[in-house]
Amino acid sequence: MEEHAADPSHPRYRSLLMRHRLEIAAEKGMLADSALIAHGRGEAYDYLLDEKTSSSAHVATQVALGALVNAQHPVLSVNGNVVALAGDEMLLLAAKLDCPLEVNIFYRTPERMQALLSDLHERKTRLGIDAEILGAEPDATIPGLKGPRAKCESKGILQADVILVPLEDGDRCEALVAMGKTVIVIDLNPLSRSARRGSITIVDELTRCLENMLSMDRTQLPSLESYDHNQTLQDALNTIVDGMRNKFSDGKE
Ligand code: PTJ
Repeated sequence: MEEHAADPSHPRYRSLLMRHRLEIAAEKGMLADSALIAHGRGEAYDYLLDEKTSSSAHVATQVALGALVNAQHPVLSVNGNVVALAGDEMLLLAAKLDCPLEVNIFYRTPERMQALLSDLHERKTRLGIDAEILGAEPDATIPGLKGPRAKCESKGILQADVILVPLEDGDRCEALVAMGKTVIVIDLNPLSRSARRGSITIVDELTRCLENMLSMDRTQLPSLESYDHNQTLQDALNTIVDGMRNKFSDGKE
């Protein structure tokens, strides 16, 4: 079992567990070659955020959940890293929202698509939940994007009005926004193009954010109108800067 990969009492248990999940996914051929580099960049930002969900990220998560709950056609988009790290949580969220989950990857190959779709179907059976998994039969393209990464399903990403795209690449994020969709980004880097271009950005670690989302009270969610995008990104930068300053002034390690 993956949970045996490290001792739970180890101070870096969660980080080790996430790395182990990626190692397993890499062995199964699910990941892009650059997946571990992307993860390392995320880890560096998470370290600076003290590996905690900030109050601003918590509010952004609530706003995002509200947008998904109130959407006509919500869709959850997943790539290799997302399935590896949080395949179960994404499926549970899709079941809870009664919306499809679509595999949509940047470095698209038939082998990777197959590996990701089979992994998700295995997870779905194990969890015993009802969630529609799309991506196997792309019949549409995202306008403005070239190459295989533009492929999507008309009943999924193409028709979505609100779309959750964790760890999204900047081009695709911009293309989805240009289609008029409400694009929810989860990204630990508040300066990334996706974080800046998304409609709602949650600067938090993917698995922490999804655990929060899954446990939130859906009747008490703030409205999209109350969300201030630039302030949310600024809050994340302030959290990083203040955290570093306090660490030095407290003499903490
Ligand atoms: O599976 P594919 O082919 O779609 O490829 C997926 C990756 C992630 C490899 C691809 O989209 C990529 O290269 O992404 P980038 O451009 O490196 O961006 C990844 C972003 O996600 C960076 O800004 C990281 O800081 C952030 N990130 C990495 N891990 C996490 C994260 N954000 C939240 N939670 C994480 N666990």
